[in-house]
Formats: sequence, C-alpha cells, structure tokens
Amino acid sequence: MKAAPDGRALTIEGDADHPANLGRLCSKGSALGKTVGLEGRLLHPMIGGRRTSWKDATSRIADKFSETIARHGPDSVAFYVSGQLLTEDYYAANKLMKGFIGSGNIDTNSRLCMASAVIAHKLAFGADLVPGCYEDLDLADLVIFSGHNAAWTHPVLFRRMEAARARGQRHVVIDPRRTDTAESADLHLALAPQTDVRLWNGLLADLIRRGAVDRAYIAAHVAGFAEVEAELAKADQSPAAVAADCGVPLADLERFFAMAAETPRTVSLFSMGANQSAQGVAKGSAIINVHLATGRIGKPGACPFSITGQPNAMGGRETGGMATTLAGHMDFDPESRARVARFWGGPRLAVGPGLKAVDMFDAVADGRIKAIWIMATNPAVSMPDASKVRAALEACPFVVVSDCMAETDTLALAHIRLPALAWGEKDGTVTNSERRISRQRRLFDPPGEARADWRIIADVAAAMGFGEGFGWRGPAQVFREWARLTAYENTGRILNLGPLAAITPQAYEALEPVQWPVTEAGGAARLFTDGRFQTADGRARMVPTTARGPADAVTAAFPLALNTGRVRDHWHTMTRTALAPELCRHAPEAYVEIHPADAGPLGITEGALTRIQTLQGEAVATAQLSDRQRRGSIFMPMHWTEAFSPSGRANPLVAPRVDARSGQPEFKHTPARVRAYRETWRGFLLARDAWRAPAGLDLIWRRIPQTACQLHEFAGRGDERERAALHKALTGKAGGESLRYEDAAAGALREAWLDGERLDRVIFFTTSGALPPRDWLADLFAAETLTSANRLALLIGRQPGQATETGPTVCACLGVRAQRIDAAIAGGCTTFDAIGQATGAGTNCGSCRPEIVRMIAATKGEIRHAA
Ligand SMILES: Nc1nc2c(c(=O)[nH]1)N[C@H]1C(S)=C(S)[C@@H](COP(=O)(O)OP(=O)(O)OC[C@H]3O[C@@H](n4cnc5c(=O)[nH]c(N)nc54)[C@H](O)[C@@H]3O)O[C@H]1N2
Ligand SMILES: Nc1nc2c(c(=O)[nH]1)N[C@H]1C(S)=C(S)[C@@H](COP(=O)(O)OP(=O)(O)OC[C@H]3O[C@@H](n4cnc5c(=O)[nH]c(N)nc54)[C@H](O)[C@@H]3O)O[C@H]1N2
Ligand SMILES: [Mo]
Repeated sequence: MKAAPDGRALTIEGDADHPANLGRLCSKGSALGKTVGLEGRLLHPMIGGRRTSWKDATSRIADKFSETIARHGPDSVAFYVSGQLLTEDYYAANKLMKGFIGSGNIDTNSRLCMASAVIAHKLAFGADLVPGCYEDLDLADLVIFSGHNAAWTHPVLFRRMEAARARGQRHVVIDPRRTDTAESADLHLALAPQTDVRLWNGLLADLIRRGAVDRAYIAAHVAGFAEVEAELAKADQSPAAVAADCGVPLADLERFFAMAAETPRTVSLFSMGANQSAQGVAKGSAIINVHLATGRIGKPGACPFSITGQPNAMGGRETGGMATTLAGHMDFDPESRARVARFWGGPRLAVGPGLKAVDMFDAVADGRIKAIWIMATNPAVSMPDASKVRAALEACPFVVVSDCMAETDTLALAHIRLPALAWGEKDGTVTNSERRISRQRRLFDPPGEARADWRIIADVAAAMGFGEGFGWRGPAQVFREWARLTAYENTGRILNLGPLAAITPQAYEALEPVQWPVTEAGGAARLFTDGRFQTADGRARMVPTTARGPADAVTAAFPLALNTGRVRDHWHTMTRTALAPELCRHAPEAYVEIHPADAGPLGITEGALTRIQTLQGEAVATAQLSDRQRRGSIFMPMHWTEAFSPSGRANPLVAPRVDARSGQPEFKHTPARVRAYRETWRGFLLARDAWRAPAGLDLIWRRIPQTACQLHEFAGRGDERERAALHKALTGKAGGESLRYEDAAAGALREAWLDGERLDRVIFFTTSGALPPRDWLADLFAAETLTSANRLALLIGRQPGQATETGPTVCACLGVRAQRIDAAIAGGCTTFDAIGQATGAGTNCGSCRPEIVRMIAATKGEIRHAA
C-alpha cells in the first residue's frame, strides 16, 4: 500500500512480500482508501459536548479514577479494551490497571471472541498457544471448518485454501447454516445448533474403533487419553446415535468420519461457531482431543487451529488484555505475581483475576464499578443483552471512551471522549492467528489532536502519579519493554520475544514479520514439533468433554434458535466500513434469515419486515427466506447500530449466557420467535446528510449510505397522524424550490427539493402501491446540475425509457451488480473466470466467488428444469 502525494488519498495495494496475505486483500482492505478521510472523525478531546484540551481531559480522568480508587478501592474502576488496539497500547493499558492501579479489572472484547479457545489451549497445552501456521492451510489434505464462515470472514486465507483445493485438498464445513463456505465444500454437515461436542466426541470414538488413533504418539506425548475414553463410553457413540443427535444424515456423518480417519494431514479450523457458546471450551477441547489422539499436531499440514478475527486479538492475549491472566502468559500464581511485580516495580499488583466482560458490565449496572474507560470497542452494540449494557453505562458515574470516530453508540454514553489515531496513522505492532508479529506503520500525520492510545494511557498514568513506569517516548520503547517482559526470568514460557528485547529504534522501524517464539535464529512457524508442550511433564492433556445442549433450550413460546454473525462486507459495528458505500450494497440493511417452511405459516414473505422477539428484547428486520437456513434456526447479522438501524440491532435480543469457564457469551443461540410486522405504510428519504428519526415516532427506519447521498427507509403501523408527524419532521426545515405529487386515493405522496440546480432531497411515501427502485434517484445526487429530463422524471422515480442497473452488489471491490452478472451468464459465460473476464466481478478479493458460482448453477438448474 502507498500514500498518494496529495494529502490523505491512498492507493491500496497488498504487500506481495508479506507472508500472511502474499499481497491479497479482502473487500474491506481494498476499500480502506475510502475510509481514511477525516469524515466523522473525533479530532479533539471532549467533555460532554464541549471541546477541551488534552491537559484538562487527562487530569480529569486521572483525578476521577484516583478519587474513586481512594474511596472505593481499586476494583471500583475498570478498563474495557479491544483487539483493535496495537500490542503497545494493550501493554500500556494492562500495566496501568494490573501493575499500578492494582486491579484485575481490565478485560477485552476478545472475551466475546477468543476466550473459549484460550482456555481450551491452556488446558491442553499448558498455555494459550496456537500450534500451527498459515502454511499448514496450504499443506493440509483436509480442512475442517467448525463454525467458521471463512469465505466471508477470512476471504484472503480462504482463497489460499481454494487454491489448495484445486490441488486436491478437501473441505468439510460444520455449520448449521449453508454458508458460502459450506456451499463450495466437499461436505457440509448442517448440524443442529450447539451439537458440536457430540459430533467431535463421536468422531474420536470412531477413530478409536477403527484403530486410527496414534498410540505411539499418545504414549510418548499425551496424558488423559484413558479418562477421555472413559467419558466417551458413557454415551452411545454409534454413528447412527451421533447422527440422530446432531441432526445430520448418517451417510454424511460416516463420510466425514472416513475422511478424517484416512487423512493424517488435517487442519481443524475453529471460530465463532465453536467459541461463542456456553460449551465453547468443551467444543475447543473436543477438537483438540482428536488432534492429540491422532498425533496431528506440530507437523506440516496438521493441527487444530483457532482462528482470530480482529487485527490484534492475539496481541491482547499475549500482553494480558484479559482479566483472567496477568501478563506475558503468566497468571496470578504467587511465583508469577512476584516476578511481574519485580519487573514492573509498581506500587500495587492485582491480587487475582478481574471481572470478565459480561460480569464487568453487570458490575457497572449494579454500581460496584463506578468509573470505566472503554477503548477501541463499541460495547453498547456488541455485548449480549445490549440494552442492559447501554442502561448500565447511562447510569455509570464516569465513562471515558477512546475512539477514532466521533459518533458511535457507546461514545454517545461517554462523559469524556478521547480522539485516538486510526488505521493509517497508528504506529506499532500486531500479532495474527499464526503468532506472527507485524509492524503497522503510519502513513499520515495525526489529524487534529488525535493521539496514539498507548500515549493517552501513559499520560493518564503519569497524571495519577505513576510517571516513572510510563515514561516511554515512542512505540519502540514500549515494545522493547514488552519484549523484555516475555524474556524475563523465562525458564519455559514459549511466549518469548527474547532477541527483540534489545531492538533499536531503527531495527523496530524496519522489523520484518516474525512468528514468536523468537530466538537468535529467527521465528518459529510451528509449535510442538518435538512433541513437548508447556506443561510440567511436557505432555499435552486430553480433556474429557460432555455434550450438553445450549444454555437456554428453545420452548413452545420461543421455538426458534437465533444465531448471529457476520456479513461479507461489513466490519462489526460499521463505524468505518459504512464510510465506503460500496461495502453497504451486498447486504444493505439489517435482515433475518428464515427457512421458508418456518416463515410460510406465519405469513412472512421474502423482503417483508419481520419482528424477532426473545426474552431480552425485540427487533424488526427484513426477512430473507432461504433453505440455506436449517429449519428451526434463524440468523441475524450483528452489525447494525442505533445510527443505521435502531430496530435492526441483533444484540438487544441476545441472552447473556456464558461458558462457565471462559465467560464467553453464547452469541450463536438465543430462543426466539418471529412475527410479520405488517406495516401500513412505507417510504424513503434521500438526503445529502444522515438523518435520525426524532424520538416518540412509532416507526421502523434504517439508513443506507449511498455514493452521493444517504438513503433512509421507513415503515410504520400507525395511522395517518403518525405519517404526517414524520412528514413534518422530514420537511420542517426544507427550503428551496420543491416539486410535489400527491394521490390521496392511492395513498401516495412524493416530494423533491432543489437547492439551486442541485437535487437536495427526495421523499416518497405509499400506503398501497410499490415504491420505485432507489438507485437512479440516489445517483442523481452526484450531479451538480439536474437535467430538465431528469427533473421531469424525478417524481416518477425512474428514468423514462431506460433500464437502470439494479439488484444487490455481488462484487463489492469492483461494484458489479447481480443484474450484470445475470446478463453475462445469459450471454454465455458459464464459469467463474468467464464472468470475471466479462464483468470484472471476483477478480480482486474473490469473496464473491461462491455467490457467482451459485448464480451460474441456478441458471443451469433453470435451463435443465425448462428442458
Ligand atoms: N466480513 C467480516 N469479516 C470478519 C469480521 C467482520 O466483522 N466482518 N470480524 C472478524 C472477527 S473479530 C471475527 S471473531 C471473525 C469471525 O469469523 P466467523 O467465526 O467465521 O464468523 P461468524 O459469522 O460470527 O460465525 C461463524 C459461523 O458459526 C456458525 N454457527 C452458529 N452456531 C453454530 C454451532 O452451534 N456450531 C457450529 N459448528 N457453527 C455454528 C454460524 O452459522 C456462522 O456461519 O471474523 C473476522 N472477519
Ligand atoms: N450478536 C453478536 N455479537 C457479537 C459477535 C457475534 O458474532 N454476534 N461477535 C463478537 C466479536 S467476535 C467481536 S470481536 C466483537 C466486536 O465488537 P466491537 O469491538 O464493539 O466492534 P467494532 O465495531 O470493531 O468496534 C471498534 C471500535 O473502535 C474504534 N476504533 C478502531 N480503531 C481504533 C483505534 O485504533 N483506537 C481506538 N481508540 N478506537 C478505534 C472503532 O471506530 C469502533 O468504534 O463483537 C462481538 N459481538
Ligand atoms: Mo471477534
């Protein structure tokens, strides 16, 4: 990637020499250039709505934290941080909380993401160690995806595996939904929700029956095999019983077992479908057990592989961003505490683990925590039972939020807002899933008064009187100290950056990607190659696991299992991806995916607004009917927020049930029901600026960013008065020339305002008829001058005599819509590559490949059907 000379414009290119991506970028990476502008950025410290100086903000925070600690003790304050911080930021935050304030109350959004895998690693390997590396994904003959929609969430790695697949690698996907990852796989096991432990235990029992376990490896390197075998014996492990409990066809299960038995080079990827569960640790353990029993670990092309999501989830796990660990893979045992205390030399070291995310916000809610500092995460959106989290923050006496953006759902609840640097400005290191440390280098000078997160923390620490521990002058110094800690009195901790402890500023500047543990000889691609683990006796541990259902089973009143997750082109709470309109076109608005057989009897049709209800709350989203969904399960994306779709938020619905050991929430399962919304009117507003419905109106609205304007969609169930109130709110301040068309009988109202020659806003309402597609109208906002033909056609909503290109965007990187791809297929393109040549679709990141392949197949099906 390189910076263009003219200020903040960027040309984005992958770095072909970087070992993690070999130059490939996903749609979000490719669109980064669209998100580096200063639009929507927080550029100054703010107290309430007022701009203030750093000095003032820093001393206010320091005073308030010090005062609270003095009166109520160190556990009355907390930090909630994020895998989107750099390692240096993470190190600073953890050192301040655990080493100087003296509380364990720092937790990270990785609690929502990786915590179950962390515990499974610790139980099996003695520490949070990821055995394999990305090269294993090239070398494997079989890749099993457990609750991992890699085609959408790790598209760059997925393409690498697609290439391996062309060389004969096989893919098995274990996911209740037929995702794009599942669609192209050799085998998809659409298991019943939360039955993974049963499935993996069944696999292990089958491998034992076939004699496909590696007795020699177990004898030399593994403990606990007998205990696991005894636990397996407590249930009927016949393939028929397992298939029945998991809700998969017996033949498919047997095929999976056979593939696993015959393929030594197997990588088992596991992600949120495994971790985000009340049995998240058990799922991880059941997967790791299979690898230990077969000796498929520490070898090329063979390992269990927990994949991380955020840029620096791993850095947080290493430095101690989680409340349950101290720092540098050291926990709260007396020896580690003494060692870390010696190293930091602070006044007060945390005595034990702090509160995990869900417990932390409960403690905010009940007043045990009185001051919280949130950095680089948006918990008002992303926590389970999000309405409760929001209420807790509203009631909290002191909330500080550091973010690069000016408006997020969480910032709205902050007393003090601190402007952080964003991607392109930050300078430091991150660690990826394969333990690879990469430098993130800055391309731009800090905008406004924005500052690096580590520096903001260090300044507050100094203002609290801890200056001597936080006097770093740059990220290289923070990194050196961190590397020194990993090597400090290290007699067996694999997490060791030893040689980097003396890194010079120049060498830090030039640091090449390297996988820890780092020795004088360089990094390490794979761990456990010698069969030795980080346990006292050097053996790995197999852990007995028992299959249980979800924390809350479905009931007659809430008969559906609500599953949540990601869409292809958005990142979490959309604070940055929504700046790139092309990333908003694949999934433009909040939706709920339902099996047609579940939707039909309830009168829910494709595209209809639908209520989703759980014991926690209610949402309204657009129905997408699809047999890619299991019957009895529904899916909602996690991304939509107050700013884009107040009623389309998934997390107010999610029950805050957690895994007892990891504290990770069961985001993938909440009992739910759906009902048709049955709106009486609908409409939309196209305007140059973002708009929010005023409080008190009973309506559903959502905002969909467009290239030259903002589209707002509305619907309501109220009578004429409600609609009139909305109309008034929308038009209250509108000046300029206006055009208006009303057909009261047909319940239609259409209005457009012009600002000189430019289109300023357009409103369409209907109580009966259909609304025109929005694309053509939205595109008119790009023109400085409206042509007279377009002006005449405005209130018709479409250009007379011309078809506009419609349909969802399939390829976000090149902006190719479904219609063009359909046309290319009709024109004779019968392969993915041919479509790429004809339209460009899929030629950049390729994450739309499964969808295009599906479109081709659908057309072929139709032809066959017609013939
Ligand atoms: N486009 C995009 N990519 C991202 C992100 C993003 O926001 N957008 N976020 C990043 C982050 S932080 C993360 S953590 C990763 C997450 O990456 P993934 O884990 O791939 O993403 P999810 O969509 O959360 O969930 C994966 C799958 O788990 C399945 N699942 C649900 N219940 C079960 C179950 O009981 N068993 C099994 N086996 N599967 C189940 C869901 O149906 C879903 O398809 O993505 C990263 N990449
Ligand atoms: N229903 C449901 N909920 C989920 C999940 C799910 O699958 N289903 N997945 C969970 C998972 S795995 C994750 S990781 C979380 C993610 O959830 P969040 O962490 O809440 O989501 P983000 O939108 O990534 O929030 C990052 C925030 O940090 C800001 N930011 C970005 N870079 C920086 C920086 O360098 N410094 C600072 N100070 N701020 C920065 C962004 O503007 C944004 O406001 O969501 C969890 N919630
Ligand atoms: Mo995540």
